[in-house]
Amino acid sequence: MTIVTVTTEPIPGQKPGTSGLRKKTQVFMQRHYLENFVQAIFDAIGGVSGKTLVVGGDGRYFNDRAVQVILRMAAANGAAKVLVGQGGILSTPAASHLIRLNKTDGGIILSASHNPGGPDEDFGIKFNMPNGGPAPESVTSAMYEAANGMTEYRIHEGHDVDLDSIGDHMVGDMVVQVMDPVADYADLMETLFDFDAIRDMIAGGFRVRMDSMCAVTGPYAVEILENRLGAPRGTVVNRQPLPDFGGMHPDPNPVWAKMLMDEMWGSDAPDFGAASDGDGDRNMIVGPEVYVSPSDSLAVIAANAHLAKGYADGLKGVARSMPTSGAVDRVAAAKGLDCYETPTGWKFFGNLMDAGRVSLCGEESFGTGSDHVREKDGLWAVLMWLNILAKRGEGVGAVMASHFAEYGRNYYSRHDYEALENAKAEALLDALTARFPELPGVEVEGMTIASADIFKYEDPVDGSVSDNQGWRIVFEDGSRIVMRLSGTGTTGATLRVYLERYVSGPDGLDEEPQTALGPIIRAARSLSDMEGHIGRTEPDVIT
Ligand code: VG1
Ligand code: CO
Repeated sequence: MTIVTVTTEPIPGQKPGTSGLRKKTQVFMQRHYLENFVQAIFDAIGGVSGKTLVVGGDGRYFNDRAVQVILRMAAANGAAKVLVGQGGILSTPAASHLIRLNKTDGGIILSASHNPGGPDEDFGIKFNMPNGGPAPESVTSAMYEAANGMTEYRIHEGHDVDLDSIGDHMVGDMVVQVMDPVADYADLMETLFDFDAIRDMIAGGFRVRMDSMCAVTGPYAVEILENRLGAPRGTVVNRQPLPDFGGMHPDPNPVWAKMLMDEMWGSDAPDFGAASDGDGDRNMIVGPEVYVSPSDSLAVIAANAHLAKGYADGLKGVARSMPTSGAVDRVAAAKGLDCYETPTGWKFFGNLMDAGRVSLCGEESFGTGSDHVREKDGLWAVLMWLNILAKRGEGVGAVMASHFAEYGRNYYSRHDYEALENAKAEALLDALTARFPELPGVEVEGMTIASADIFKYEDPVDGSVSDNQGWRIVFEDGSRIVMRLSGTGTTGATLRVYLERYVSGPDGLDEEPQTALGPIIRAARSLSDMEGHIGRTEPDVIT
């Protein structure tokens, strides 16, 4: 075989963020850009000689080309074998599962997840470890370092692999095993959930709508919901993965999954609605005229997971990212479960799951999952909800009402201010930091500030420390404001403002969240002098 060593030079900015390296597709398509970073991944993990990897992506524009490049580079770097989803497709949770199931040395996932796709939109790449989870900060820093010192990469010259034909192919001496991307994942779901109970509920007339947003979960949802659970054909909409997601923004929230929201608020609404994101790790759950906020979904799952056969013995413990609401903490306290608070990003849950400390994790950003894989998992959450509804014999609205009645309600919302000038967003946070020492005791909007700090996480398993993980202001009644800058965007800065207020009930459980959070929202704007720094106070996206 012909291996070529290509001379290159470091390309600035190849720094992985919250979840891998994300850039404009055009940036990734520049000469050497992808190759440099792939070689940096290989170098950062001690090379791939003799190793087996999983490779796949969410099918967005450039996915197919990138897979071919990675295969040729893996072969040239001495890898023994690569498992690839047919057509180069794998959802993020399915990739995580394949890494674990086949005990491989890790995997490369091509996706910019919830970011739009297409030649003028976003592309991304990340490495997952042999445990199936996203590389921790120590490894992503090593990648960045390797990228910054890059002088050459190795690539095999040859023809493309036919990724449409299932079976073994060769690239030089390396085996490429093209496999059905759906089967193993669907089998795993059958071991966790009571498919008979869900099938009976659906056969009894329970109507489900799944919006795959022209992204990767289409084939998975069709196989599981329609083929295995007997939901009528057409239950899954936007089911064909497209390179540009049909022009949609594949982010399952009330703003971007508007088509689903309209149907769920319509006169002939299904009993249950759900949507997932570009790479299939996010989920949104809705009932007829009921929106379940992700933080509440996590709490409901914690309270009811024992109804699913894979979790019948109860949970080991739970974890949530710091900005996620404390709703799950109340369930954990009631059930005597350990509850961990981690920085934003799924990579921080891996150690806790590997150490057997937690089996359920979640983020406010529509991410929920368990230790069945090491990624958040959109369809897993959908099936967990269907399992819970089937076993309880109740609808989404009834489940939410009884949950709030039992635990109280953590009103919650996230306001995103997008495409800000980096310097202005940073100046806002710097000015806020400077005010922190004087804030405790200060009264604003009729509430007294109890504490103000920047979240710092010390991993209880390996002791690693992650600093600057969110600016938080906590009031004496437990209400909170959290601010941080996004680590997944590709244009300017996105300021995320997380708002939370707890009401114990029985009164006041039924308010509209933006109204219930009114004082907190106003306090966030005034305390940070939002108008002064970024010249606006209205967010682009409210979830
Ligand atoms: C966002 C979310 C975070 C999530 C990350 C990856 O990160 O806030 O909770 O883990 O996206 O999700 P950030 O840094 O932009 O706030 V996915 O589905 O895009 O991999
Ligand atoms: Co995603």
